[in-house]
Amino acid sequence: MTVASEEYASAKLNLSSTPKFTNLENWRLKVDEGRQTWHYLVTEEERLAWPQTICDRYSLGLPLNVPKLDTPRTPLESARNGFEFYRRLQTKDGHWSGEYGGPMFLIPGLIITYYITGTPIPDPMRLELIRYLLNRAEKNDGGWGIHIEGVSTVFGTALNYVTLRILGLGPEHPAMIKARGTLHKLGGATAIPAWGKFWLAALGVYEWKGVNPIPPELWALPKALPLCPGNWWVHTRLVYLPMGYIYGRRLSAPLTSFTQSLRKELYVEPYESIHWDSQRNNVAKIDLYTPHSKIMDVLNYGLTYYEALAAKLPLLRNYGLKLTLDQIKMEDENSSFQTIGPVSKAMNWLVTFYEYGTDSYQFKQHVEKNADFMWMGPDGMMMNGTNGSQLWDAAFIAQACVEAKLADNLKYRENMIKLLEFIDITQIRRNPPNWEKSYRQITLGAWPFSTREQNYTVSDCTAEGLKATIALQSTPGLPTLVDIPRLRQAVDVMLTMQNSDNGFASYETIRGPHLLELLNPAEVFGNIMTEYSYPECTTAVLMALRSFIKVDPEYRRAEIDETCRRSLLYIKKVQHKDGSWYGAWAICYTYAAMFALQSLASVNEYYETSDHAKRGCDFLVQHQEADGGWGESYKSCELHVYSRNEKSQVVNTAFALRGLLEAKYPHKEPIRRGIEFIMKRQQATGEWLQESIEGVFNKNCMISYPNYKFSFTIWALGQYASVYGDSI
Ligand code: LAN
Repeated sequence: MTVASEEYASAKLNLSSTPKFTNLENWRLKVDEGRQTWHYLVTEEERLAWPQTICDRYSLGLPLNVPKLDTPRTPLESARNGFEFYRRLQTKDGHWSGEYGGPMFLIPGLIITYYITGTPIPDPMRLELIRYLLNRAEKNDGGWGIHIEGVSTVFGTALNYVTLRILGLGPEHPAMIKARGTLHKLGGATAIPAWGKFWLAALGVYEWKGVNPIPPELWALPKALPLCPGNWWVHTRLVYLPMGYIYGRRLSAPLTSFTQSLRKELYVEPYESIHWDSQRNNVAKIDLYTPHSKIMDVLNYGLTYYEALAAKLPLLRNYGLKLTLDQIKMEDENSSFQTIGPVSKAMNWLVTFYEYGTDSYQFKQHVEKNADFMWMGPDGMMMNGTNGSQLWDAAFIAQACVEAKLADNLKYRENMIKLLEFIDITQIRRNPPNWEKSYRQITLGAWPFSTREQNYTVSDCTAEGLKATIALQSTPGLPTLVDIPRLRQAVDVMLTMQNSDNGFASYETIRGPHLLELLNPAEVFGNIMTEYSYPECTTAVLMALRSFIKVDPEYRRAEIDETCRRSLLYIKKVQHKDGSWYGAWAICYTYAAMFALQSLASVNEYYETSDHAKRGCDFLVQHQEADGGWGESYKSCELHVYSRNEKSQVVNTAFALRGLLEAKYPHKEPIRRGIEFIMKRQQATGEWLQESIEGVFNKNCMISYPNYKFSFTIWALGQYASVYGDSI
């Protein structure tokens, strides 16, 4: 077993000036059944044998040399130009790749684990990570926020500071001096939120005494108790699972001169003088989104006594550790070491280091699959929020192409067949072997968010996958690859997922009471303890079931009708007084309205026939900007009030337009102006440029969906033409 060596960071450069970065011309993206990994080619020979694709160059922000197109005169011409550009970016396995960045707390977990496990970071990766983090530092204060558009926080600044130090920047590098200044102004790293405390303690630069208890014995609770982790939101339980293991054993990297130095750099007071017991609930104000409840504080207080006891009862602790280890093993195997997300990815990897060592199969698999999370962009290398958004983006562009009459265009036949093939191979064909024991939702027939290998059912990904399949397969000239029995399996999965509040949640049904939110320990996120129903997921399932009955009218028909009826009740129930719906997975009210209005339209509830639809449309129209577009800021998600962006955004505009068109909003002018706005923002090459960040999770962290600027614009243009004819 290698242990973090003295030299690792210190001899690794300790740069006081910025290093030379890589040559972007040398990077290549490899795709294989949805898996996407970046490779740096060193020799001329290799580069000649594996030339860059347009997709590679586009992702890297390199000049493309694509032709200028005739200025479109109609919406469908604009959609065609858009796709003419976009189709060049399709990968050879049929999907569209893209960066899935935004959160600024993912790279640190990964790099800290590289450090602790003594795993060498390939130089091109190391250099490009440095470049990315330097590019993402806040211009004025040199710190980092929780996401790329947020203000500097202790969480972002302390973790990314440590990361850059591990990657080789010395404490005297100007960027480090500046960031450290900001960190100290914010009070230093003592007040870092819980997940930051965890990573710093694992690295050996924070004391475990300063971390609130994460007892692995929680996993012994019977499922009948709400507090059993099996009832939490799947992402939260799968983060607290490996955390419990590491915490339960209080595993920290051995102290080196490097970590000793970090202990000096991160704090405003001498490390030895810090009173760690007082730090457990110390969180900087700027970081705090969900303060601990009183009950949480009492529970934590009680648990610290329990921890003292557990230290004396190795049998009990070992039992807890065994339970967590079993679960970690199942999660790793079920997801082929991709794991459900980037936070647990690094933590599970760390567990395999301590448990099995660096020569083990498990450890090596984790190292290999790390690559699936890394993305090279114009600003350097980042860690994606999942191992990609492959299926999700593919499903949207497929439906957009059908709507915009591109799918039946002979010119694009090849693109559409490849796209359908990708959707076909991405459907999950089995249940995880231990699905009940690992508290998993069934997966047979589901579509995941990213790849089949990742192997997680998501309600709306299954729904969009099914809708896209049916839409493509119903297009004249396109083959049928997914047969009826497989479509039925997707329906079977969705029918297991409706909640008692009639809505659909993300990965599973709601298993625990929402009161569990009182025990949200993470401080920086909202609504993470249980599943919740969402208008987006509910609509997606409803629409998928409705498109399914067109191809298979008899199958489980009574249940399908009942599920649809109840979904609609949910959509109406969660509409706010002002006519809006809150969107949880993209920004924000415009996104949710697009879905909710679609639900209503599916039962012929339109502007003129339904008060719900009318109020939904009025809300949207109220927020149209003078330039004809809509521009919603991520602040909507945090604050729960519609917040304007400085600039109108093509993506929000497309969301809003699609909602209005679904609802048959009777006044053409606002819609026409919105379409005109989208057309004006289109470049001569047919592309739309990247604007503000599009997505969100847990209310407080934003995440990029760069493909939306193609899929939703093309979709809105097509839909406009379907309703009003192809002229503007
Ligand atoms: C995602 C990405 C996709 C998203 C949609 C399909 C868009 C949504 O409709 C349902 C929820 C889902 C699947 C989703 C859940 C939370 C994710 C996985 C993410 C936003 C991507 C990253 C995020 C994950 C939780 C990030 C890691 C952070 C933690 C708090 C663990």
